[in-house]
Amino acid sequence: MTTETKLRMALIGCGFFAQNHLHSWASIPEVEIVAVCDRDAAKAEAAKQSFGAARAYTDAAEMFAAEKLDFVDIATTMQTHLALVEMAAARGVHVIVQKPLAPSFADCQTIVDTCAKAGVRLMVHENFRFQSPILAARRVLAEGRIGRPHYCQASFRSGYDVFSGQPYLATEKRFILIDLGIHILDVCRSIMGEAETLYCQTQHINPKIAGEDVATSLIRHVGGGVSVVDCSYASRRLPEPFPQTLLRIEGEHGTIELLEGYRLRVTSHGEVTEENVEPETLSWTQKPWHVLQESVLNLQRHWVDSWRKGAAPETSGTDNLRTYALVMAAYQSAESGSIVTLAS
Ligand code: NAD
Ligand code: 89Y
Repeated sequence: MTTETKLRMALIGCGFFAQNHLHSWASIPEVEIVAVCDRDAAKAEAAKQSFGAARAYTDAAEMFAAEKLDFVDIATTMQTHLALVEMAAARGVHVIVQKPLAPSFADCQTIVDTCAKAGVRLMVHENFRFQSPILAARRVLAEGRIGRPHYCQASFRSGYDVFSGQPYLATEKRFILIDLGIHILDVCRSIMGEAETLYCQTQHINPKIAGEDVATSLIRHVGGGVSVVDCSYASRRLPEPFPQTLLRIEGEHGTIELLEGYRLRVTSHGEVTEENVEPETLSWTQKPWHVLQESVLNLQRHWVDSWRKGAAPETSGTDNLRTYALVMAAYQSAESGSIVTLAS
């Protein structure tokens, strides 16, 4: 890619969360929104009008046949990902897919294999590790200020009503681990590395939804580190902290704490510093979602940067299989009451 040639992108699925993808692509100069597609014609048309796409489609196959694309950004829910990835790969079109990649590990593996066989790039839209407060904590860790980490707590506890914006979350038999826990487990992996064993307990507190809404996992990592990853949508507390992920990372020389209110406190060799790492709101972001919205932009920029460098994105399909395996291990552990050993 030269600076003059823009990457030709189409977005499939113009629903609730895709608005953040569209705003982000619109602010990345290296990318042109060529087409949008949603099986709901009104949503596709609205996205076309708002973001200046040349054409809107209701049928992805028709769009792939008609358009010359460099990549597609798939922002539909997981049941449709495999079929859409297969269409893209068959035409040599590179792919970004929203999390969770698919409803089963086997389908996730098929998505990864299909892209590899076709020689197309694949990135999973796993944006939480790209939140600027989490990037700030990861930077402190990479600088060696606390030394090698031996403990991490990654915590997301909220009572925010996510069901009004995403009604499908209320009817799924599996809820918090596959929807939200997947992000927090991924953040934990990005800090502590791969897992060896995992034990999880889930709870179903809200009687109005079908799935588990609290999940507490204990992980032993390769190299001996230990993590607690706790997620809840049944936590009633004011001020409501949604959608903040809190971190406590302990190492041989100190501790990194990402505290409520976006305060990053670092204890390093007996010295304490604290800074505010809350992202500014952009013209299209609103509190309290701003930290998630901005992470979409950070992730999409990462896609363009890694493409330019010819490097694999951090959250490649292969990388994401490991995060997905943690989610499946957590369900398996919660159902069996046993510790699950992860494949190395
Ligand atoms: P949504 O239902 O609001 O939007 C999905 C859209 O896709 C709908 O408009 C639907 O008509 C369209 N669609 C479905 N199948 C299609 C197909 N085959 N062809 C064309 N259009 C199709 O859902 P949402 O809440 O926006 O969630 C979408 C995805 O984003 C989910 O996987 C969800 O987990 C994920 N999500 C991620 C984050 C994050 O922070 N990464 C946050 C929220 C949602
Ligand atoms: O779908 C979820 C996600 O990925 O981030 C937060 C969310 O929107 C609700 O749990």
